[in-house]
Parts: sequence; structure tokens; C-alpha cells
Amino acid sequence: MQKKIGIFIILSFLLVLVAACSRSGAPTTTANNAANTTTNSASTTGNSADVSLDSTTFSPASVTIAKGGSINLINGTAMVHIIQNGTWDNGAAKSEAESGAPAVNALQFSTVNQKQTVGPFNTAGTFKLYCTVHPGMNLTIIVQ
Ligand SMILES: [Cu+2]
Repeated sequence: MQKKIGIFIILSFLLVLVAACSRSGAPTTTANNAANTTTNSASTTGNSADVSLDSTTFSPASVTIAKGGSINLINGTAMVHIIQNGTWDNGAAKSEAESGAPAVNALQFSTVNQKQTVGPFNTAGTFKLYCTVHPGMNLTIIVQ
């Protein structure tokens, strides 16, 4: 999964490079517009955000990304965290599948600087991840 996302990000950068090259060599206005359109869609789908897992909280606790983007969860300490889709709307957090969100089931962190990518989020909406170990360790992901 992480390899696929890495390849996707590399392809996105290559697309931007190709668009930039064709723009500088393009003689007509029509070609320039086409290059700009390609660049814009690449930057939107390549959107991603870093979220730190602190001792018992996410930082930031809410993050906004573009549709098609991902989040990089990075463990700031050696604390163990187990992350899942869920909700905390009725008090205590509980596991709950979220339609339109990537499935996250017992995603475990146990070493400092450990990084795992969740995504892509291809559906606009508000999604939630929480830590099963630490009550109140909740993350809201807003996809636009
Ligand atoms: Cu935790």
C-alpha cells in the first residue's frame, strides 16, 4: 500500500515536470492552457498532510485535505498507538466503518518516527480516526 502511494506521488511530480516542460516549449495560447490544466489537477490529487501522534493526542486534531489526498501519520514518541476508523459522537470512541474512507483496522505504531500513510481519501466528507489505547485521542479528517 505504501509503495503504491509512493509511486503515485512520484508519478504526480513527473506529470508536473512534463507539464512545465511542454509549457515552456509551447508556441500557442491553446497549448499553454492545456498545460496549466494538467498542472492544476496533479497538484490537487497529490495533496497530503502530516499528522503527528504525540503521547496521547493527534497534532493537529483536525486536518483538511483535497479529494484524492492522503494523510501521513508519524509517531512522535515510542508510545504504542492502535488507530482505527470510528466515532466518538456518543461519548466513548468506538470502532465504526466509514463509508467513503480508507479502511483502517488496528493500524499499530510502536517506535519513534514510525510513519504510515492512510489514503487516498477519494470521497469528500468528514471522517474520523481514533486511538484504541488512549481515550480522547481523536482525529478528524475533512476531505474537500
Ligand atoms: Cu494512542
